[in-house]
Amino acid sequence: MPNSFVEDIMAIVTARNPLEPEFHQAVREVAESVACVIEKSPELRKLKIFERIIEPERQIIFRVPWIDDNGEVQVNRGFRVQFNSAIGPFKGGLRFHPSVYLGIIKFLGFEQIFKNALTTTPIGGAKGGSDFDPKGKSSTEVMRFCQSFMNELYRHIGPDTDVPAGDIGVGTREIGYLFGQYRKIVNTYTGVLTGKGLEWGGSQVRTQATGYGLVYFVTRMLEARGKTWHGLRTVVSGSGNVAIYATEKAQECGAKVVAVSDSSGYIVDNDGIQLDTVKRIKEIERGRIREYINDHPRAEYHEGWRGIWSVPCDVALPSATENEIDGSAAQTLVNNGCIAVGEGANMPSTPEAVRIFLDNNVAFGPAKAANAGGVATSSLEMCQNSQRLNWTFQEVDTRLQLIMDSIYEQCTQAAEEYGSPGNLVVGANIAGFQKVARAMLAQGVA
Ligand code: NDP
Ligand code: 2IT
Repeated sequence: MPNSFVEDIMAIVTARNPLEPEFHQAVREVAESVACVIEKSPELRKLKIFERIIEPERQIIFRVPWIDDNGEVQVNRGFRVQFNSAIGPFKGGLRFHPSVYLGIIKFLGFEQIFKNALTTTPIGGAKGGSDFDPKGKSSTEVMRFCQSFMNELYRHIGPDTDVPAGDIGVGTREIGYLFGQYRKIVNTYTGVLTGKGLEWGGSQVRTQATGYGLVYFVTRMLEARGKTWHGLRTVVSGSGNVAIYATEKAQECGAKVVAVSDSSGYIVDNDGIQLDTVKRIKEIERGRIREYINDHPRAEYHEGWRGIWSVPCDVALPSATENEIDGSAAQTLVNNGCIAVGEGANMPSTPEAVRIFLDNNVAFGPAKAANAGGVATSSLEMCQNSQRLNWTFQEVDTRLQLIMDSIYEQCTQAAEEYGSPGNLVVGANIAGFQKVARAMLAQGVA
C-alpha cells in the first residue's frame, strides 16, 4: 500500500509537471516519508490531502524587461509559486540565478511548505525568482531589474498575503531595491519583504539566521551522539550568506573550518579559514573565492566546486545549491570518517547520497529542518513589523535557538513515533506534513 501510494502520486506529478526533475525529487522524498501516515488515516486519503498539497494554489510567470548599461533591452522571466497558505500567508525567498526555471521554483516552494510548518510560526509556503544573473552586472543594472520585477510582483504580494525574502543572488541590496519599488507603487510602508536593512524594518540576526540556525541544529545532532563541535574538522560549501554565517557560528563553537567554495572552485586552509577575508571578498568586493590565497599563501585553491567533498572532515555543511553531493561524494565523505552532515542549502544531497549517509550511521540533518532558521527569523521580522518594534540581537537569537531546538524535537519525536528512530529525514517530513494536513482538514476542500 505505501509503495502504491508513492507511485500513484508520482504518476500524477510527472504527468502534470513534465521535465521538472528537481520538483519530482522533492515530492518523492516527502511522499515516501508520509506514506505510513496516510496509510493510518483513511480521512487524509479520502480527502486527497496529498493530492492537493502537490498542486500549488497559484503559479505566476511574468515578463521582466529592463535596460542594461549599454542601453540594450534585456528580457528575463519572473516566477512566484504560491504553494500552500493553509497555516499562514505565503512565505519564501526569491532566487536570481541563470539556472532558475519553473521546476526549480516549484521544488523550493514545495520544500518551503513543510519547512515553514516546522518553524512553529504561522507561515505558508512559496518561492519565486528569475533567470536573471546578477554576476557581472552593475548595481544600477541590478536596481533596474529589481524595479521591473516588482512592477509585476507587487500585485500578487502583501504583508498578509505573501511575503518574499532572499535566496541565491538576492541579499540586502536586492531586497532594498525591491522594497523601494513596492513602497513607491502602493504608497504604504509595510513588512511585505523580509531580510530588510536594520534601519528600514529589518530584524537583527536575519542576516546570520540560516547559518547560525544550522549550527544550532547540528549541535543537537552531535549532542545526541555525545559529541561537541570542539576541534571538529568542518567543510562548508559555498561562500554566500548561509556558508559565511554557518562558518562563523561553527568557529565560535570550537570547530575548525578548513574549506569553503564558490561555483568556480574551493579553498583548503588547514590553519582554519580566516572568515574576515572571506567576508571582505564576498560581501564587500563581490569577488571570487580564489582571491583568498592572495592573503593566505599557505592555503590552496582548487578549480571546480565538486572536489570540496574529497577534503577529509568530521562535519560537512553543504551550503551552496541543490544536488551538490551525489552518491560518490557521499561515499567519499563516509570513507574519510565524516560523522555528521547538516544541510544549509535546499536539497543539496541527492537521494542516493541521503541513503548512503543514513546507511552508514552518519548523523544527517535534512534541509527543511536544518536550514529553517532563516525563514523562522523572517517570521520574527514579520512579527516585529506588525508590532512596529525592533527586538534586540540577543532576544532574536534566543528565539532562534528555541525554534531550532523545537524543530529538532519535532523531528526526533515524529521519527520515533513512526518507527524510524533517529531518521530526521522521515521525522521532518512527517512533522511538517502533519501540521499542514491538520489545517487543510479543518478548513475543508478549499
Ligand atoms: P548566496 O547567493 O549568498 O550564495 C550562494 C553560494 O553558493 C555562492 O558561494 C555560490 O557561488 C554558490 N553556488 C550557487 N549556485 C551554485 C552552483 N550551481 N554550483 C556551485 N556553487 C553554487 O545564496 P545563499 O547563501 O542565500 O543560499 C545558499 C543555499 O542556501 C541555497 O540552496 C538556498 O536556497 C539555501 N537557503 C538560503 C537561505 C537564506 O536565508 N539565504 C535560507 C535557507 C536556505 P557563486 O558566487 O560562484 O555563484
Ligand atoms: O529557503 C529558504 O528558507 C529561504 N531562502 C528563506 C526564505 C524566507 O522567507 O526567509
